[in-house]
Amino acid sequence: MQEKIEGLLAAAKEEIAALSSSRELAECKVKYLGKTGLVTALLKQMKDIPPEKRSEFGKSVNALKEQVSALFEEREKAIRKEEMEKSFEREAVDVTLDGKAVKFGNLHPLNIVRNLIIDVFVGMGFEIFEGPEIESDYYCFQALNIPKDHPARDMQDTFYVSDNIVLRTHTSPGQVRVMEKKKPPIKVLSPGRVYRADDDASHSPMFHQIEGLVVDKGITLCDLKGLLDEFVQIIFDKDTKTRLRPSYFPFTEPSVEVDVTCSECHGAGCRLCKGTGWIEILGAGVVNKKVLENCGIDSDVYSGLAFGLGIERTTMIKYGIPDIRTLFENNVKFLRQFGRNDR
Ligand code: FA5
Repeated sequence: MQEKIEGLLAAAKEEIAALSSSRELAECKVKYLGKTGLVTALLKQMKDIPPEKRSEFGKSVNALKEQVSALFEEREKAIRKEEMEKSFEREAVDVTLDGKAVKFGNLHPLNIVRNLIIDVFVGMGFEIFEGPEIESDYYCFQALNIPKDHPARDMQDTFYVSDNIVLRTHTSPGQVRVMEKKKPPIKVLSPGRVYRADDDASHSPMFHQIEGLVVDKGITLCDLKGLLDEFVQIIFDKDTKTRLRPSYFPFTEPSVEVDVTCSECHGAGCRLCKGTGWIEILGAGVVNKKVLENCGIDSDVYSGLAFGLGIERTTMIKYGIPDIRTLFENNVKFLRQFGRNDR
């Protein structure tokens, strides 16, 4: 039996010395010291040993177990050290190498322009209000003085969800929602997505508007003109001029459409402005007394101005983009032009 123990120790010594990885070591440890390992198997033979030799046998096997465990421990330390050195070599960083430039994303041009517009108006004291995109017929049309079957409904090709629910065609329902909750003085800006069955180079079925509403005593069309002049000079440039053209919206009286001088040709006429020198950016007017009354505001005491600005149109003018669809194609080369140049 002593021979067997010595043979096992010699075999373990040889095998452990040849181990070269933590995985091999773990497997070998199980082979010798595991529950069904070679050393453990020896201990299990105790019952076959004559009683007078059991104590000596037990001591020898325990000594063997300790020696084998010590061999494993020693080899484990050496292997761990070797493996760590190898990993340091493998993962070494050459700090003198040039770094790889990280590509940053940037805001979409529509978000850049929306944020800019919001900043300008918030600077003038406007608060932000956001209304729902799925709107009732009442808020989208009726409260704005557009009853059912009114011909003005044809001005905006509407997506109907059901008879009385629509995808809002403009941000003007926000006017009603604000005036129902808040009493004058009111100075609110309402940005959001709107939807119309429209699709060509300057019209998109989903686009963004920003509604502006001011209600107070003595508000006139002159306030609107002053407000918009200041706004376009900040958004475009100092020389940009506005032009008010008579128009019709059932919810404003009088109503105007507002053009700005073309940013490409500065009024001379070019492809972007279709040779006119002017580009329309928004609809506006003095809030119709009927709308004020619908919202419970005394129209003999208060008056208001409102405007609805197209964010896509403003972005196209600001950056000279001839086709609205470019804004929704998400071509990364196009979008990168709006990031910072040093990235
Ligand atoms: C309106 O939507 C009115 N609610 C604006 C208004 C508000 C008038 C408050 C009076 C008082 P209009 O349909 O003209 O008006 O649209 C306003 C702006 O949205 C347009 O000047 C244009 O810039 C933009 N726009 C309209 N249709 C589209 C479209 N399909 N795609 C992209 N932009 C559009």
